[in-house]
Formats: sequence, C-alpha cells, structure tokens
Amino acid sequence: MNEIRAANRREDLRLITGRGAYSSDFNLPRQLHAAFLRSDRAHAEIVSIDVAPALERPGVVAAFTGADAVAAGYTQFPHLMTYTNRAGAALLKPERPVLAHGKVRHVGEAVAMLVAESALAAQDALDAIEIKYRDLPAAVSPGDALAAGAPQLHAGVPRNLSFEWDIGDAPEVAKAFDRAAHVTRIRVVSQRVVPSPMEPRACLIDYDAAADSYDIYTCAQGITFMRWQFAALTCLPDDKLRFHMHDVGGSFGQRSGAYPEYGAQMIAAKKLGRPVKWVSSRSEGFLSDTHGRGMEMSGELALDRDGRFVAARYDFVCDMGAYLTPTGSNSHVRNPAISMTGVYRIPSLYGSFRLVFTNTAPIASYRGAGRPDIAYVVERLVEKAAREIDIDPAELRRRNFIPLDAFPYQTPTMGVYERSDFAGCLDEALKAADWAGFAVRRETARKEGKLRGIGLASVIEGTGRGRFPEDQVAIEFGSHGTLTLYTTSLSSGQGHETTFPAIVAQTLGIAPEAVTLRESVQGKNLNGNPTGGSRSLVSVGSACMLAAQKLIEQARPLAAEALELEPSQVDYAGGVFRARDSGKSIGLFDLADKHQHETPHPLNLVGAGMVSSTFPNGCHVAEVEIDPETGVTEIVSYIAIDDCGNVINHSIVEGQVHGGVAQGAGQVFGEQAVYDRESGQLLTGSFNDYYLPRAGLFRDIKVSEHPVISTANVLGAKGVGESGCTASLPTLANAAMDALRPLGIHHLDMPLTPARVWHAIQDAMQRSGATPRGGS
Ligand code: MCN
Repeated sequence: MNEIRAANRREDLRLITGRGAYSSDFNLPRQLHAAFLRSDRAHAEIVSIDVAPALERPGVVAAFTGADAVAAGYTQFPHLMTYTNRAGAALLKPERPVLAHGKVRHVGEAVAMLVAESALAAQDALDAIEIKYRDLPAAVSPGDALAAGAPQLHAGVPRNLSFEWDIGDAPEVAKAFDRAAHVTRIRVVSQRVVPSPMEPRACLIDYDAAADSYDIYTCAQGITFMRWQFAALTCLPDDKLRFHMHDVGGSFGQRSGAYPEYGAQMIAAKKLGRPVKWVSSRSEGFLSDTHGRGMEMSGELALDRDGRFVAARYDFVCDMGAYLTPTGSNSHVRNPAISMTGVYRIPSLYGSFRLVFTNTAPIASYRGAGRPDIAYVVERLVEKAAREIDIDPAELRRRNFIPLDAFPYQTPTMGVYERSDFAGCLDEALKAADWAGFAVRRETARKEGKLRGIGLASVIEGTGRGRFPEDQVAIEFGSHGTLTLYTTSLSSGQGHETTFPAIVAQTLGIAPEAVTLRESVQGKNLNGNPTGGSRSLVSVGSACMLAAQKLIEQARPLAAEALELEPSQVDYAGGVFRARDSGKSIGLFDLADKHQHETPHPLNLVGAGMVSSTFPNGCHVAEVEIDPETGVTEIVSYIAIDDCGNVINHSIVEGQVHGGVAQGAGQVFGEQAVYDRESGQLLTGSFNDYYLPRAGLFRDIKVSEHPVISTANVLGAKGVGESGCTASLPTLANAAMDALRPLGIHHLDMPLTPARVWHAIQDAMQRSGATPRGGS
C-alpha cells in the first residue's frame, strides 16, 4: 500500500469548528443528573452514612450508597490479566463496589451518589450527606505499603501484594553476573502521572424497563471492550447493554475502563426510570480518573571484557493504586516483559514483578502502558554502562544490537521480534543530530554558562495484540457513489477517519471521499478490538484492506452477470469492472445501485483480519541545555527516527510521534501525581499544581522514517501511536543527565523540574567546589 496523500485530516475541520459530538453532548428527555460524594480521606472505615438531609434539598430525587452497589452485585470488574505465576498463584482481585462499601481506600473514591433535577442541585446537596469515618493509617507508596506493619488495604491481600510474577532463569542469570567483567546497576522511578485528556469523563445512562436493557452514552476507546467490562460487572448479557460513543477528546488509555460511577448510574437509572447523566469536573478527574505509570525499577546489566551484554536482571515494583483496573495489572507486567531485552542480544534475562495496592487512585494503561517504563530503565542502564566503561554510548549500543540476520528473534523472555534495522535507525539518527559535532556545541554552551547534554535511546515495543482474536469491519453501500465503513476501533485523536477510508478507497481504486468511517456503532455487532496498544492500523486497517479485496471478489460474479460474461473474463481496476475482451464495463457503484432494492444488499459484507503483533522501533536523539542558575532545561533539538513499517499517512504519523514525544517530555520534566505521605491527599490535584507540557517546550521535533516493512500484516505496517512516548522518556533523561555529568551527577529521578535540577547542581558544586562553567 502506497502512501495516501492527505495534507489534512478529514476529521479536523469538523472537530476544530465545534461540530464534534462528545460524551457530555448526549442528552435525553427527562434526564436527571448525578453528583458524587467523594472520600476526603485516604483510608478509613465508613461508620455511618445518612443521606436523609440531602434528600430534603431542593431538586434532589434520590441518593445511593455502597449498600445499593452491593445489593445490585456491582462489585467486581474483569481483568485482562488471566495468567498465573510459576507457583500457580493468580492475581488477587479484591472487590471494588461501584460506591465504596464499609471502607474508603483513596481520596476521591465515590462514596455516595445524589441524583437531582439539575447537576447543580445534585452538587449543592452533597454537603448535606452526613458521613462518619474511622480513620486508618494510609500507605501512598509501594514502599510504604510493602513495609512490615503497613496498613492493609484489602482483606485477603496479605502485604498489599496483589501479584508476584517472574520470568527468566534466575540461577543462570546469577552465574552470568558472577562471570561478568563489569556490572552496571541503576534504580529508576517512572513516576505516577495523570493522563489529562482534554475531554473530562461523562456518562449518560438510560434504562429500558420493557427490554430490561441499558443505553450507555460515554467516552471510551471502543464499544466491545466496554461491553465486555460492563457485562462482567453487571452479569448482564451483551444484548442488554447498548453503547453510544462518538467523538472522544483524547484518551491515552484513561478512557478504556468501565468506571465505577457508570455502574452507580445504571443502578439509579433502573430504580428511577429516568436517564441519569454525569459530567466529571476536572478536579474530580484528577482524583478519580485512572492514573498512569507508577513503577519503581531496578536494573542490572552484566558485560564481558569487550563490552558485550551477557545478562540483565530487572525488578519492578508496580503501584496499582487502591483497586485493580481492568488494564493496569496486565500492562504493567506483560508489556515490559515482552521488550525486556530492549534492542539488544542479551543471552540471559530475568525479571521480577510485584503489583502493590496503595491508598491512591487506581492505575491503568497510559500511553505506552509499561513500554516507556521498560525502555526507560533499559536505556538508562545502557547509557550508564557506556559511561562507566568509557565507550561512546552509540558504539556500545551498536556493539550489542540484535543484528539484521538474527530476525525473527526469539527474545529470552516473551515474544518474537520481527525484522528491524536498529543499526540503520541509529546511524540515521546520529547523522541527523550531528552526533559527531556535539563536543563543539557543548563547549560553546559552556562558554555561555550553560550545561549542554546529548542523549539517545534505541527502543522497541510490542504493539498490535488485542483481547479479541480477530477484527471485523463492515462495508455497506449507501446512496449512489458512497459507502460506509464500520469498525470496532474508536479514534480519540489518531485520525482514523482519514486513514481507514483511504485504505479502502485505495484498494478499490475510488475517491477517499466516497468512503465514510463510522467507528464503534451500536447495533453493528462486529467482533473486534477497541483502539489501544497502537494496534488499530495494523489490525483494523488490515481488515479494511482485506474487506475491500473481498468486496471486489464478491462483486465480480454480479458484474460478470451484468456484462453477460463469466467472472473470469472480468477485470477490476479504478472502481470499474471491465470485460477483458470487449471493453464493456460497469462501475462498482452502478453495480451497487442495480442491487439497491435487495435485502440484504449483495455487496454489503463483513471482512476480518487476524490480530498480530508488530514491533515498531526507532532511535531518538535529543540535545538539551540546562541553565545552572535556574535549573531550567531547554530542549534545543529533538530527532526521531522511527520504524513503523509501511506508513499510510505521513502527516498523521508525524503528529502521533510529536504528541507522544511531548507527552514523554511532560513526564521527564514536570508531570507527577504527588500524594501527601501522611494524609494521603493528592497535592497535585489541579493544573495549578500539576505540570503539563506546553508547545514552547520544543523548538522543533524532526521526525523521519526508517521503515522495515512488517510481514505480520497485509499493510506491512507497524503501530506508531505510542512510539514517541516510549522513546522520549529515556532519550530526554539521557540528554539531561549527560548535561549534568560534568558535575558528577549521574542520575536524578524524573521529573527533572527546575527545582530538582537546581538543588542537584548546588549540592554537586558544594561537594566538589566546582563551577558549572568549569565542570569538574
Ligand atoms: N498510522 C499510519 N502508518 C503507520 C502506523 C500508523 O499512517 N505505519 C496511522 C494510523 O492509521 C492511525 C494513527 O497513525 O491513524 C495511529 O495508529 P496506531 O499506531 O495504529 O494507533 P491507534 O490508532 O491504535 O491509537 C492508539 C494509540 C494509543 S495506544 C494511545 S494511548 C494514544 C495514541 O494512539 N492515544 C492518543 N495516540 C493518541 N493520539 C491522540 N491525539 N489522542 C490520544 O488519546
């Protein structure tokens, strides 16, 4: 498939001119409005709740508490993690009633719900609910939660440990470490962050008493995954749960989950016989939307005398928050395990994982979902090793890359990497970044009183897999010259409306404008996956191409009939069936029109593609300058060379990389959800306190492709949606640490805020008596 040239994304005009339809735009006649009373403490027993005073307030119709949640049986969400550990132990999955019952376990947990005639009436009455708590000590970090004598969050989860898992051959790795010429060690933290999509969560639920079914209007990453979660939570069959989703103002993994509030709304909608709507405020979002990352990682790398990697060992402690989410446990274990070897040939690998409950908001997948974290620890470790044994970091990487002739490459842990050209990406990145000329630029900066650093990272990530084994798409003909394409994916900004129709149009040889995309449409009953894991193009996109090819074959006999020929005598090109000998022809759309009164339309079809993994990879190089007077880091250049296989739309890929890199930069330089250790309060609960990257953070991001065509799917594509995020964490951290290296600073944990950097510089200068200009 060639590049599809589309300067602009088809969806953009609609979205930027206010014609999008987001979740809070859904309204129904007679709807009521919900508001949630949220726990103002991190850990406490609920001694009593009295909602009666709130019911006296104007406009309030009903109140619901944990007792209603338990009575409905809405207490257990499903989980993607289905595997056990070596000892056969499964993930411990404590109940999570949709309204807290008996106990609250994090600040912001929904304790009670008021339903009123207006959102304001519901909100205003919340303070009339009388609730008595008995406070319990809280643990807001995995370290505190694992410590002896730590408060226990859930009965049946000793030591707050939800799951322990390991992979690799520990004794063999230990032997390799014993024999090693050099061992490098690092401990890093991929801190808890708040994903912060533009659109706050919203949900509207209507109950149909006659059919005993629900209509659920909300923002998500696709119907099928939401239906799976709600069906498990409510024990209702799929056909009792009808979902309505349209535009989604950003998701980044945070919108993939069925949140407890929605379950509470279902209870209310059924009991009250009226639709119930809730729109989250940004403050509620900070407290109750899922957070991302939250991983403490130790890495050890063993090298031989020639600087070749002989073994690596990792330990992960993953913060799950107060409850498991459907995605969080799996993404914090499986995804890092898949790419634990990075882009390197490392014969012996071992990794151990602990998933820990803390008195904080639950953690779920967030852009990259475990991949930026493993890339961060691997690439910080490799960087540190290079410095310790005094080899150029690029050269050390090159020496250890999995070579071109080793693909497909079975990693020592999980997964088989498809063909990639790591050295090619590195060479291109070094050239684009003028790696060789850096010393001069560093010296110039030094003379100006700035600390300049360069950093690179070579990364790989597994994308493409989904929960459901195949992705179906449907093609249906409309009025003359149009067709509609249906998928189970749902764009939250990735540009599917441009790329998927373009694939169908190019395969059929028709104009892209003739194809309209409708994603996650209720009633289509397609099997397949939601958007996530940078899989939509490789799987759903492939299904689009296969469906279009199937359409040509399905239409050929009808075209032959119309032309009074045998199917074998008819060729198809450019939207037209043509007789090979006589040149007689009939257009695809004319053929469709001919059959328009038949039901079902003989050309309408469902096509499918099997889900397959791809391994996008790349090399990014960044240069930064730190002002030692202020600790402020400026990103002066950023080069991204990515292999996402065959590219369908270059502008979209570039945009995806830009967004991902910026999101990674946010984590490197400022983002962090901070809970107070004593009180368990979220100290960064608004954008006044929580940093988000802004456009001015980058002067420029230069994106270039180094494609190695994938053989895992018909498009030859690899995913790209998370690549920028995965690569930018280690790239920017390595660059910043390189800038600080002359002062003897070898590692600082993210976020590298001006304050953290400034203090580190001050400490280093005091220690050595050096000046930033002079270095040490
Ligand atoms: N594409 C392409 N050629 C390729 C690969 C991709 O043209 N070789 C195009 C695709 O057709 C699609 C886009 O790039 O239009 C992203 O494709 P893909 O990598 O398949 O990722 P998904 O569509 O599955 O998106 C998911 C991914 C994830 S997991 C997160 S998180 C994320 C992300 O995408 N969240 C986003 N990018 C985001 N971008 C925006 N604006 N908002 C989010 O919430």
